Amino acid sequence: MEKFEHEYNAEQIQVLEGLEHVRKRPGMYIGSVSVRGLHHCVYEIVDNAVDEALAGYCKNINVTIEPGNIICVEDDGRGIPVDIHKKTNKSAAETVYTQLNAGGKFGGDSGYKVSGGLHGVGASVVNALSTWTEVTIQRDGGIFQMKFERGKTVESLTRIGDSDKTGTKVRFLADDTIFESLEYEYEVLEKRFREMAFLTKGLRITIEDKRVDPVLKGDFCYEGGLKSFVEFLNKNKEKLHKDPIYIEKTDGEVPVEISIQYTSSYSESIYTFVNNINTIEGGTHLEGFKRALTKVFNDYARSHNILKEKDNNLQGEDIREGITAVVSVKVKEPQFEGQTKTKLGNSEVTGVVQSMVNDALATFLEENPAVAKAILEKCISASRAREAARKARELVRRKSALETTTLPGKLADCSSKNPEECEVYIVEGDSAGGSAKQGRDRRFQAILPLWGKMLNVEKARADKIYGNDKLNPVIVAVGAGIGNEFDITKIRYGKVIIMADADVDGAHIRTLLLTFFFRYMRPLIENGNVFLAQPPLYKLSKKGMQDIYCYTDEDLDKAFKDLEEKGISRDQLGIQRYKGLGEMNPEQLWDTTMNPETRILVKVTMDDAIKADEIFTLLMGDEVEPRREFIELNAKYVKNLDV
Ligand code: TTJ
Repeated sequence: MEKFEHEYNAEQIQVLEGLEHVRKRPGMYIGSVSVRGLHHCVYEIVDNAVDEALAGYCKNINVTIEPGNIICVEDDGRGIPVDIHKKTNKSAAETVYTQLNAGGKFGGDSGYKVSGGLHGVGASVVNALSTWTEVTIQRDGGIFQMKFERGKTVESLTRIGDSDKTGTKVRFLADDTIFESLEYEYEVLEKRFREMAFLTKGLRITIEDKRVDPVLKGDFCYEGGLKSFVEFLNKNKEKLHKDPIYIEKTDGEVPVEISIQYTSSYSESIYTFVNNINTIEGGTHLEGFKRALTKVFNDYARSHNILKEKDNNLQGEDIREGITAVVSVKVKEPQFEGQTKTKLGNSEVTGVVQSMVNDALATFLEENPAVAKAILEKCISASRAREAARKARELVRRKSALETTTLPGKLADCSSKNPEECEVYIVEGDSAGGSAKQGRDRRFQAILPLWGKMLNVEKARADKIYGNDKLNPVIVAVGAGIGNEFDITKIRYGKVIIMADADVDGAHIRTLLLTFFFRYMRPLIENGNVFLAQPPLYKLSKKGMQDIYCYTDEDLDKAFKDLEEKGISRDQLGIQRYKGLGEMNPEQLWDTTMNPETRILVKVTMDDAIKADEIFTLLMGDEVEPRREFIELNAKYVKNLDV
């Protein structure tokens, strides 16, 4: 059989080598092959359409998760150009979807390429990592289509019909030989597209999940842009002023959009974006914003005699208490720094944002004296609380210094002093605490029983935290301080494990502790040191059979099925539903929930500060109604809180 060797020119070889490298090292291009990497693929494709919207040509983007986890994205932009380039003898369309880093627009102004967080690896990477990709373009009166398999062109761009519309549609099936799973998470995608719609004023983004019946749908379009974003973030908070402050201006080539709204909360929520990338590590735009806030509020307080000559200046943290703000800038050549490359480094942006906020905020305060007064009253009381917290801290320090650093009486510490191997169980209730102390491995497991109701930190300021007899033992046991003073290098345990009952009281304690860690020891969560113990819900027993522990209702059903297959029916079994940890003896507690060989731990991750912030506000804030609704809707979620 005669074999035809296909002639590859240099450019085609380069494309093949590029795609091969992507398939060999996918993590280098999309961060990981976990569900996060899978979602990045969708963001990469959608970002091309958002670029078309930023250029002013696309008004609608529709994302569909089809049965079988096929993704379809459609926009009503101009359609990717289909004419053949002299240089590459290829259409722009084929180049965008096969050439590595061919992302962005062709020729002329590169515009502000948005990116799915890994800074525009481009659609060609998604193509390379997909079993198949199909691109359909409508423009110049026709419909054109091309198809690929694992990045290789299997059908070149062909005109397949006429059309008087314009736009681009991409369908792809991610490659299950690359990705751990193809199961898209609708809630995660929906949240990102809502955020994209907030960040791209007037753009309508819809998402549909057709894998389920009834279909899940999201439809986002915000003419208010970041003003709507801030209203959304504050929907369950008590606002200090009705309308968010809104700033939208372009200084030179840096478009800036900012919205600010103060609430009665004690926490500070400032989210920053560059070219729609969520810069969670902040950077120069955040620096400029903070400087302007501190200057404008201090100037206003002095010029209106709210601050007397002898008074110290308000500190930045006093002024930011209770703030919700979103800062979005667009930069042509963004320089990203930081551990996860999500910190903006462009130094010129500091001044741009600072001067813009100085002018707009000073004007707003002059024109809205009642709002200015309300915010400043809060700043003043925050500064007094900070002062009180400092004194409380000093007192605790002096006290513990006097009595040497005594660990909380209730803490049953472990013998090892190496934080890497040590873990502390924060256990709800004295009886469970007793069983845990007896059942543990005292070499590396410490036990800190908590008793009674914890302080709700969502409604308390730092000065109340230090003196609180429930939280203080946790602070001293962890050993790394709280708030701005928290030093992750000082933690005494590598794992802080919350062990509470699987009932509503346990969920409440869990959430109070997570709120505390989220507000006052956030690096502990970011660093992956916080875990939730998962005690069993059921024990199945039968004479002559080893006890079987089930951790979820699904586990229980599976255990029944397995036993039935062995001829053991349900009515032959003793079924115990655990109502609390206290019902287990030390050995059972060790076997089911503390033994590293057999236990189940859920790591609490900071995957999404916005979601965590929203949940803690909902669960711990003042607004009662939304909390009840949330808990009823998400009781399972709260049990397996994974933020
Ligand atoms: C993104 O989501 C919708 C379906 O197709 C994907 C896409 O690539 N869209 C897209 C690319 N819209 N417009 C372009 C584009 C337009 C021009 C004029 C030039 C280039 C290189 C891309």
